[in-house]
Amino acid sequence: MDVYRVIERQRDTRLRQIGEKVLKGERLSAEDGLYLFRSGQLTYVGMLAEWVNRQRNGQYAYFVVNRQINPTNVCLYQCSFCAFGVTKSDPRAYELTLEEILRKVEETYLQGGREVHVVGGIPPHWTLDHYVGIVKEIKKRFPDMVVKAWTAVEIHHMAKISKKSYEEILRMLKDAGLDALPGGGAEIFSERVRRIIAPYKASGEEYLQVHRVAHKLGIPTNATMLYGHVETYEERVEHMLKLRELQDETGGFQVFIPLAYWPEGTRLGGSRTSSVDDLMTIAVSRLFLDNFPHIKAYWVTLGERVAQVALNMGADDIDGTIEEEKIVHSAGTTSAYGHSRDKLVRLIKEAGKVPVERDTFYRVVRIFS
Ligand code: V47
Ligand code: SF4
Repeated sequence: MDVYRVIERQRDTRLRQIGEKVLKGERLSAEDGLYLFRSGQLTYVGMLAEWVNRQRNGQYAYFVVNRQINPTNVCLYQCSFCAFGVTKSDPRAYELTLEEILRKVEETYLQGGREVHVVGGIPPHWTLDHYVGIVKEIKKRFPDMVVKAWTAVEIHHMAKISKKSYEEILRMLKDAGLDALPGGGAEIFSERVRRIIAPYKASGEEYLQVHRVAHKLGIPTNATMLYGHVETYEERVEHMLKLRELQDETGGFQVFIPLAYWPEGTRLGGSRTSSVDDLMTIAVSRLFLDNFPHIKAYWVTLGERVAQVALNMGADDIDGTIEEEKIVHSAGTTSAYGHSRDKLVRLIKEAGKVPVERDTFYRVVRIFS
């Protein structure tokens, strides 16, 4: 049955109207977004999202050969949902040396990887030079490696400790070789939620301002949303609305990445998200964020199988080979630590899509047709 007939036969008037809006390319309101979340009609919402995705990306689904490097897990901020960040005296605390970081970059480089995603805890003893130095050294040794490093939370922290503006910090990092910012640290922008889960780090407005300045300087960025803890559907929609407004203003976001919360070993506790919620969140984000080019089904938080289904419900990207994911594994995810290029190609093919190896900026490296 085609999408037009499914919409025509939808008995819920409001869902039918939303479907008609989608077909006409009209923007969904916050109320529409909320209605979709509450509708409980995953197959309908997923079908609409996949229709939008296919208009944009056809049969293609993207991945990148990359590596995540977390230089340290020592963190000042102690967010209650995070099992990765620990205090300096914790027996699990570690800090990689520059040589260790460069060895990891080299391993990835030799395998043909051209992106490193560098983020970590925020140690009390690091100065601005630590952050800038890591970027500079990676770029000096591997000039054609794309350095996607430091979340808005880390940039905000650098500004705070050095008494410099976001613009000054981002210019310094760009001069050192920074190519893009990852999307971490967004969590949920609502002040109510942040007071509970992340009271000490950059606020939602500060996160958005860092990305605004990055875009102004020509640094592309990604955006995330950590869902499935204490937030309401209204707060998810409000989060996406703020991202959509900033994207209207700057156009600098490349991809939206919903991150499913994993509770193990966290102070916040709670339970895992359901697969239905995961898929609904992917689908609603594809429909609502009409100005975001890509939606990522991050296999680390979704698990490989749900990520495959998500590629048929609005997502067009599954992130990368990663090699050694630590943050979500600290909180109990059961996915692999990393995947080979061949495995990602297979996962995407099994999902019925054509795998496309991309670079950080979504330029095509190779199509596996
Ligand atoms: O900001 C922390 C999240 C993020 C947990 O930009 C948790 O391409 C689930 O942002 N359960 C870091 N999630 C990861 C991230 C990311 C990952 C992949 C690609 C990109 C990109 C960005 O991980 C943190 C936080 O939101 N996180 N603890 C947890 N218990
Ligand atoms: Fe630190 Fe980031 Fe974990 Fe918060 S989420 S405790 S800032 S590592």
